[in-house]
Amino acid sequence: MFLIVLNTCYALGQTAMINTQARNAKSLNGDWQVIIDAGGGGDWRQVWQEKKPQKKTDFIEYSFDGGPMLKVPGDFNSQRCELTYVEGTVWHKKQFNYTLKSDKRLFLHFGAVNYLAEVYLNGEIIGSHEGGFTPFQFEITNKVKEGENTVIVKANNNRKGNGLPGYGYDWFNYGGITRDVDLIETPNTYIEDYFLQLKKGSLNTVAGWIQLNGTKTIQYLTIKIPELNITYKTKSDEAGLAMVIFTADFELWSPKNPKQYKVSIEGETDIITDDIGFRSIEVMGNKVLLNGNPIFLKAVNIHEENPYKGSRAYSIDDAKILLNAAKELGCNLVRLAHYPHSENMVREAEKMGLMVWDEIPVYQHIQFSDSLVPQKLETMMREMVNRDKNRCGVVIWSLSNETYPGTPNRNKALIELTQKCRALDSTRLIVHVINTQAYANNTFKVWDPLYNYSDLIAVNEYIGWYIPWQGKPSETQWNVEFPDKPVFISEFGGEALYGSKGPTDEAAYWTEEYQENIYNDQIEMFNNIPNLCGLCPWLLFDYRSLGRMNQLYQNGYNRKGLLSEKGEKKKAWYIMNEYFNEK
Ligand code: GCB
Repeated sequence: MFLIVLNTCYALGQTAMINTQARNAKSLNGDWQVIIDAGGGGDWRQVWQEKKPQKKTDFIEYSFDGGPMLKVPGDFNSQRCELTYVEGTVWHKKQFNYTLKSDKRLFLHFGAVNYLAEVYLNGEIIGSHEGGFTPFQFEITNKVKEGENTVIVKANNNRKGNGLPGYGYDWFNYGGITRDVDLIETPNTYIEDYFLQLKKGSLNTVAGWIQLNGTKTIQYLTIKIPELNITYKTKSDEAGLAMVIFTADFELWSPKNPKQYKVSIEGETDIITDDIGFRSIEVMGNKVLLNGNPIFLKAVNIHEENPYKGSRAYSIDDAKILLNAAKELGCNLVRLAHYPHSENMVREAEKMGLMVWDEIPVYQHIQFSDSLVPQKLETMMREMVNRDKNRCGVVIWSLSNETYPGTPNRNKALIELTQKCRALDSTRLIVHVINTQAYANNTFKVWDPLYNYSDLIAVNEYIGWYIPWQGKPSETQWNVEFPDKPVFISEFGGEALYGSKGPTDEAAYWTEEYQENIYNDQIEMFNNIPNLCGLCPWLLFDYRSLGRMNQLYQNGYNRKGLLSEKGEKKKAWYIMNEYFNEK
């Protein structure tokens, strides 16, 4: 169990157990009562105490009763118009009945709360969590009451200078309880965690472990994969850890054959099942190999937004909207920018044969020299890896996007983070996305010390949009500091408003033709990029971003989508689709 100690006296959060979908859970999703705390007075009034008048002269200046309800999961901004632009606190309250048997344990599990969560049970704080996109839980075995209980969550989405992300970012800051809330009941000693994936470079050997949590730490455990006739036995030690190693003749997972196996892990006190696929991913020289064969990564960037609703995406249906659109474009990989998306997104992608790029919100202006930031980086990385490490669809851990080599402590913090991530999981690629670059004499130069620690040279470049062309695209030369590594264009593109009319050779009119030209020019240039292993346009759908203030063309939307927020295909969509289909 990984414990996080925050810099407050009470707060002790736990990294969540994995595979909650397969557990014995009671959902707390649905209508929650809320207090919109625009003035920030809820803390000193201690609204979690829900005081009631005791005598005739008493009055209490807050109550959940009489106020609005919000749906959980759901961002608060899109649910009520007075919350549209709120970055602040909304208190959420839910009551539930419970009877816990004496031999069971109970956990209150959150899929995600953006950004800070403080959680109270029956008037007492049980913990807090920082980070808007990863799960967390609190054990309430000794706190839950027989009968009625009340959970109150302070969800606060204020930006923080030393937060991840920091103050500035180009997406909508949806606040609230944005993913599922569950009460999860387990046996006294339960299977808390496991890692079952192919050993790096192997096509037939699973090397992993199982971790128990509870008092009966020494147990016999069996892994069963009926379809392969596998019954593998192991034993846990005093710390509840059992090592796993076995071989099998797997049908390997790939975009063309997204094969998953029903796997069960059976201990003496607990059983859990999962759908797991097996594949290998590695970089060999300047190539990316999937299952030992070179693969070109046909990717697209996606924000976690339901384009049609203008709200934070979280459900399986939301995931299908985004992922089906990526499939239709011709992709084999989705870059889930710029933070861990919901587990639904990752699981659906894997089922559909889409490789996944998982990323933490280490975005542009991070205060790496703040004393709290290194710990936050590590916690967020661990929470992402912890949740998704058995998803074979996930092939890349992305640990940063567009950070700057000159920022104090940036290199040290991100190098250490990379080492810690590799120690946790050596089977996947680890990437830093960088835009340290120069463009002169039609030569594009790319360098950064962090590329030493990145398996791909992942480059964001906006030639043709933020940077005008300096010569013929087909004659643009690339000078990459690390000539032996694969190069991945992790972002490129430009803006267009669907249907916009105007001079097609001027950027200021947001025409589809201008965007289309950028794509045509980029595709000509791609022929000159040495070791090109894949491409990832920015991005699939137009999405909400408050910094986009051109009211004629943007209206609060980043318009670099290949699809509008209504799903209309822009001209550039057809260019990219044809390119991917031919690759
Ligand atoms: C970038 C960022 C991405 C932005 C994009 C843009 O380089 O990585 O998050 O939204 O540019 O549209 O400017």
